[in-house]
Amino acid sequence: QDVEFFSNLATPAEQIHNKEAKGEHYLLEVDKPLVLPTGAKVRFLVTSADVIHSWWVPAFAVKRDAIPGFVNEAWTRVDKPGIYRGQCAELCGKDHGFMPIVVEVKEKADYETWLAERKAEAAQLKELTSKDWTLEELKERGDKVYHTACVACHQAEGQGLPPMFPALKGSKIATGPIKDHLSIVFHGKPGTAMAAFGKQLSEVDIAAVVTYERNAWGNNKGDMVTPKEVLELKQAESK
Ligand code: HEC
Ligand SMILES: [Cu+2]
Repeated sequence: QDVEFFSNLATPAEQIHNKEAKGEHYLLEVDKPLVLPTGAKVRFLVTSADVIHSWWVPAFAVKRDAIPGFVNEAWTRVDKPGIYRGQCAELCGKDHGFMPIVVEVKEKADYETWLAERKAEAAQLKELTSKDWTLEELKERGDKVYHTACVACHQAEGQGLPPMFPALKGSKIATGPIKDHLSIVFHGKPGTAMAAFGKQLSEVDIAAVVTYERNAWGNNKGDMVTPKEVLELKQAESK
């Protein structure tokens, strides 16, 4: 259907660290569930970008290993609308217990509505990518992205949690050449907790968060990265 999105664990860190009571779907909830229509035969193609995981949703009778460099297949047909939960079923690393799967199965008409909304959203995002942004606008959006995607490791004041997570306040990379700063956010740092956000965040959000980091907590660089530049990087890399 030409729709793409990234699904993240949605359980708040406060519950994981026992600072809040655990919710009903503790570690089995995500921000963006996979959405399927009822009554249709659905084919899954499963692979991995790092280590071996396994895509397991018991109610669908599907459990397929996700293996780097391989594409595995599975299929299902769900007749009852509802929310179905699963999780990674292959011991994959220290975060194995933190990768749930949520599938929302909708009646055909509701599914079509959802699909139309996603397409409208993608068109809107495309417009935002090509629009001319000001530094202030990027900073404002970047503030939100930072507090969603980066704050857990780099902390609210950009002070990090050394030596595990480096400070971004005054960091050589976050105050150095834009190219290197953008590159680590886009590609991540293999072998560390710093993920490649190039595939997880939109061009707009990457531009915004990099601009924010260069201009927050006294990193007053006064420069910015535009969504267009991030798009160019993405296009150059996919060639
Ligand atoms: C799960 C923890 C984690 C999250 C979340 C995270 N990072 Fe990082 N980040 C790291 C680690 C670890 C490093 C150090 C990598 C290394 O060893 O060079 C790092 C390094 C960096 C650096 C280079 C800093 C320096 O001076 O070395 C930048 C810039 C950065 N991250 C930006 C971001 C942005 C932007 C986000 C959110 C979109 C983010 N990070 C989310 C863990 C994280
Ligand atoms: Cu896994």
